[in-house]
Amino acid sequence: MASLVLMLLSVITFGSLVASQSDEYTHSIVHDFSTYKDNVDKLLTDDKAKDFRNDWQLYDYWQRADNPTIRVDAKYDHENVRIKDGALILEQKGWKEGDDKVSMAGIQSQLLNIGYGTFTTVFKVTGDDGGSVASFFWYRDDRAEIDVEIVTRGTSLVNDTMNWTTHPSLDDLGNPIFGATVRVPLDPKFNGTNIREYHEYRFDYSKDNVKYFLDGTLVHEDLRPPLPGGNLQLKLWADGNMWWSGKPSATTVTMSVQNITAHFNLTEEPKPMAARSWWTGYWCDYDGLCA
Ligand SMILES: *[C@@H]1O[C@H](CO)[C@@H](O)[C@H](O)[C@H]1NC(C)=O
Ligand SMILES: *[C@@H]1O[C@H](CO)[C@@H](O)[C@H](O)[C@H]1NC(C)=O
Ligand SMILES: *[C@@H]1O[C@H](CO)[C@@H](O)[C@H](O)[C@H]1NC(C)=O
Ligand SMILES: *[C@@H]1O[C@H](CO)[C@@H](O)[C@H](O)[C@H]1NC(C)=O
Ligand SMILES: CC(=O)N[C@H]1CO[C@H](CO)[C@@H](O)[C@@H]1O
Repeated sequence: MASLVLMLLSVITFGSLVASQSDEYTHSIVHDFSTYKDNVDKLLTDDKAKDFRNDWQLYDYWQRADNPTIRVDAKYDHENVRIKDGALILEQKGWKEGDDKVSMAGIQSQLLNIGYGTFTTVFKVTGDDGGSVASFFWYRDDRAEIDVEIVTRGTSLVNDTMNWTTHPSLDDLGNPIFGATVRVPLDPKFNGTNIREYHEYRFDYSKDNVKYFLDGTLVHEDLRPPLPGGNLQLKLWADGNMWWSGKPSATTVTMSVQNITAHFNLTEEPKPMAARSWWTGYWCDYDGLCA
């Protein structure tokens, strides 16, 4: 679904100097699920979901625990994704000790070379009793990511928070990079966001920065934009890891997505580069060639 979109961005700088910047993006992925009249249970095969499949693939793979003392086996299942009552539904099934896996859901853009742009989604998270991570993100590789992640209440060290993160978020020694993450508690005591209601999550990605917005309000800005050329994903997942989801929810968690609106340019790089050493100022590709 490609269209030429003219984005007019008003940039207000300090000193109330008002500048106007006009950006043009060549590609779009736009789905307003509230306009889907029909429920679609079989997104993979149903004709009514052709437009959807044109833009998205459904995850269906095992994510085996590399370290069973820390993590649980997990599986993305395409059957956990459907369209129902005007929303795209992603489900993480209820889990208990002894289960062979936690069953979860994810979609990924067909396009793998998404570059600068503006990326918006509106969703809510319901039904959790324990750990789950509802996420909307752009992914190039583990060191080049733009993440919006909600960790539900549970046993995770970062439970009940909203994380806005640009990767790399850790340096070579594993220490957090200052300013890579903004983490906000969801608890109403701390003026947290009610994830049971629909909210708009957005990030704007340019050659100069990444800006993150909650319901149109700037919540985080990172001046280290990753190298462009990645895909867009929405995922609802758990891994049992106390540093991440914590113990998976005992009940079925639902991420209901009302719409996804992305306008962006594509990159034409002949081959992906790793972001390995980018904070030193060098980009290196997978053959170790650095620019
Ligand atoms: C996107 O591509 C269009 C057409 O090539 C170009 O005019 C525009 O400057 C690009 N925008 C960004 C942010 O790179
Ligand atoms: C879960 O989050 C709360 C609120 O931030 C925190 O007090 C608690 O310690 C966290 N739980 C764990 C197991 O870290
Ligand atoms: C709570 O959040 C609202 C909206 O973001 C903000 O206007 C208000 O000042 C905040 N209140 C407190 C006590 O932080
Ligand atoms: C998402 O859907 C809601 C309700 O239909 C609408 O108000 C909102 O403008 C939409 N947002 C985007 C980014 O499309
Ligand atoms: C689930 C989770 O922990 N998400 C992010 C929270 O913030 C850290 C950085 O401090 C990120 O690395 C995680 O991806």
